[in-house]
Amino acid sequence: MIDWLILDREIKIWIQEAGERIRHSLQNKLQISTKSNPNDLVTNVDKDTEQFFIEKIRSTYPGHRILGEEGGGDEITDVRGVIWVIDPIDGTMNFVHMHRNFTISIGVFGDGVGQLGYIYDVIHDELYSAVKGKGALFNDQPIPRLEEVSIEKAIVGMNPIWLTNNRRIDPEYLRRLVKDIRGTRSFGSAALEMGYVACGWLDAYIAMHLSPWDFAAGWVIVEELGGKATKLNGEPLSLLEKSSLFVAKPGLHQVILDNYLQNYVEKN
Ligand code: 2AM
Ligand code: CA
Ligand code: CA
Ligand code: CA
Repeated sequence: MIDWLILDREIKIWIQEAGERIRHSLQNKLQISTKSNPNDLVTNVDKDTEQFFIEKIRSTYPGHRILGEEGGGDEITDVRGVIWVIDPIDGTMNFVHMHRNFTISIGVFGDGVGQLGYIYDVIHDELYSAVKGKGALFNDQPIPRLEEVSIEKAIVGMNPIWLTNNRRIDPEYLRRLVKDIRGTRSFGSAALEMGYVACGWLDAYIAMHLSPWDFAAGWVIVEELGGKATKLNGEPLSLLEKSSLFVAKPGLHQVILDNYLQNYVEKN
């Protein structure tokens, strides 16, 4: 039996140390490269931070496996045992351009079940965390369970690019939604936006193509608070595949699925 509360204490110490290193790194010139396209950025700090966590985990929990964005972890093709899902910097474009509004995102899963979630807003020193069954915290304060909200009062996080013609979704789905809600916001870090949903500051968040490390932590935290995190067609998320993401307060999640997304078909 794993005592998740012991891991929780340890991870929080590691996250503080990693955050301190990242803040310090902003005093030096970043080494920036691109990955899948010219807007898909990575820096030396993304890679160093992932390596920092991998070394901590390997030496403390040698039996655990690691799924990390920058590829320093393991090849994961099944969800058995303990898996750490790590995005060392979520919102790298914000990190590079704004020097703020990026997070460290870590989810820990046991046999496919989300047990621990951490989203650390490095510059604001704000940690969203959860231990399954024990509630969620914003820094040291318990986060209240999520309450229902009507569509007319909802603020939804999304990237406006999905309202233009694209190959993932007919923009008409989201245009209808955007007309009916109170407002939209776009913060450029999927994990941070899931933290905002957890705290009730956003009512929902929609993204069209994310990887497990983008949503793993937020998935655990939001579900611990009674919210829902699924694909945009309502199907369950998976640690083994990229997908769309639809996170929302209870109630609102079903209302949006039923009234705006009925015929949406997920594309790979
Ligand atoms: P990242 O910064 O870790 O890459 C930006 O809108 C959000 O989408 C961020 O959370 C970003 O995570 C994520 N994202 C996922 N895939 C991406 C890609 N190929 N290019 C840029 N951002 C991506
Ligand atoms: Ca990235
Ligand atoms: Ca990410
Ligand atoms: Ca990243």
